[in-house]
Amino acid sequence: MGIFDTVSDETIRRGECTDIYFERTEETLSAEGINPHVVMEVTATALPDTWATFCGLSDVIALLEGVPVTVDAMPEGTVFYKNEPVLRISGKYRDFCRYETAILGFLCHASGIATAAAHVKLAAHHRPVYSFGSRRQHPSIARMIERAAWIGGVDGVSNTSAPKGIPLVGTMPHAFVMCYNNPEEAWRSFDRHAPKEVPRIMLSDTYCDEKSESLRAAKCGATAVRLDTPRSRRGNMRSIIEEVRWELDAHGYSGVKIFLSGGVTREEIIAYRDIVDAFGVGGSIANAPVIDFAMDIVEIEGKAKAKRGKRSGVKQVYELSGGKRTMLPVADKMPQGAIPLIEEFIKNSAITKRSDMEKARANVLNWLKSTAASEK
Ligand code: PCP
Repeated sequence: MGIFDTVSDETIRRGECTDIYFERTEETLSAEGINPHVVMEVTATALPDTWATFCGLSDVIALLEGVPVTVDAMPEGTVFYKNEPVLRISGKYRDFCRYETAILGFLCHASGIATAAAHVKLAAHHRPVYSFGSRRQHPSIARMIERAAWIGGVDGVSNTSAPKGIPLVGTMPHAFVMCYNNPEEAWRSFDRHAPKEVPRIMLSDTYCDEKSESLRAAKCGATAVRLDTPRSRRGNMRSIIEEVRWELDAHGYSGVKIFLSGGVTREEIIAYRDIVDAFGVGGSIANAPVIDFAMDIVEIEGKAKAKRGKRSGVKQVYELSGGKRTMLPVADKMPQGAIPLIEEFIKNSAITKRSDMEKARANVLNWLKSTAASEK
């Protein structure tokens, strides 16, 4: 046990972060000498929106390497719909049943965040969106949050524990501005000390209204002003932003951009995307509802079998021309020109393919591009 209320990697890998009913299942089946070969599929029968983004597979692969199972899945970053299997595990039930808790936890949480990030990014049109929400969740999962947000399409993240390669973006907290006698001193000090490549985005709402502080920040060399006014004090945010834009333009600072953060929702992004240049989004991504995945047996000892409410038999999901999809029994003939979306990642306990974070993100961005084009 560590000093925080977290579970170690080793404990999760040993299958000791599980629900007690799996331990009882294992003990009872073992005492009876029962251990059928099963195929289990992970599906969501409902989604927060019409489509979702699959994420969290890399952790499932890390968990199941060395466990005597075969794992097939959609690659991370694949867009999926309700009832489509995103992952399939084949093996002797007792060999992996205790891992269900962690497998679903990895997938439900990361897919929820990647899905929210993708929807937020779509809503922002071409405006950059940055993930600022690691502070909204337990710090032990900050890396997962930033990875999932990046796969979901955000343009940068703020937490320093994010996987290498993801651009780190951050401006300054109100506390920093308050450490000086006035905002000008703070902004000038930031300008003197921040690395050259860091954009001069000055927080412009610490003491005064957004219009006057933004103008003062522009005079101090801001390349952008950040408005982070809490919802409780906002008033009509659209008018405030329009006013800031007007005054900046009127005083010769039309190149100074407007960056909005602080409780920003998808609806607000849609409402302000024509007048805001970039968004910092915390809770609307990091606190995303989880994807309600379930893991169910669909085949036992080679025979299709499922509980009520679930579809029996092993399936494949195909992408057809024109972006259409179809789900068929895996033994059925592949439709002409179709692309199978479920691929092998582990065969008999050995990894055959690893998850690629950048490919996953590229896949989401391609999807967003085609979706945005079809919405026009
Ligand atoms: C933080 C920061 C970001 C916020 C969080 C993003 O706000 O300014 O804009 O998270 P959200 O979308 O969930 O609000 P504060 O903690 O209010 O920042 P500060 O300490 O600078 O006042």
